[in-house]
Amino acid sequence: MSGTGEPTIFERIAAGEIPARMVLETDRVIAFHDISPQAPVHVIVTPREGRHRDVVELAAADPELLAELVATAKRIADELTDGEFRLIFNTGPAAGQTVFHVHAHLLGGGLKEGSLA
Ligand code: D5M
Repeated sequence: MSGTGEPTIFERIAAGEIPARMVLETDRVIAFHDISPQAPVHVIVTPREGRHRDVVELAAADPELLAELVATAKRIADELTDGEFRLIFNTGPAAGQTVFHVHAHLLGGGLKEGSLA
């Protein structure tokens, strides 16, 4: 667990404090369009709660929630892409992580030049 500090922007989105273009919500997972899309489909998939900093922490602490997050990404990909997609977990600042609440980038439909991957 990482979190004793201020809520991250994704936790604030989950709490309804900041608007986002929601794609799907379940009891434990939310998904919304990335504010700065790097591909025709670019959706952030993240736990609604829990202060897990990155995917390594989440896998150790709550593997079922990680599995639910992946299953949610697949459901969205089935709707919004041709069924083939990238699922990227930036892990650590040097790897490009800027929001320290675990999240997957679901990317589909072709990547823009100079994008995340
Ligand atoms: O990914 C953080 C991602 O979060 C980055 O692609 C921008 C996106 N982002 C930041 N703020 C918002 C809001 N308010 N709505 C939607 N998307 C947002 P990382 O892997 O941590 O670099």
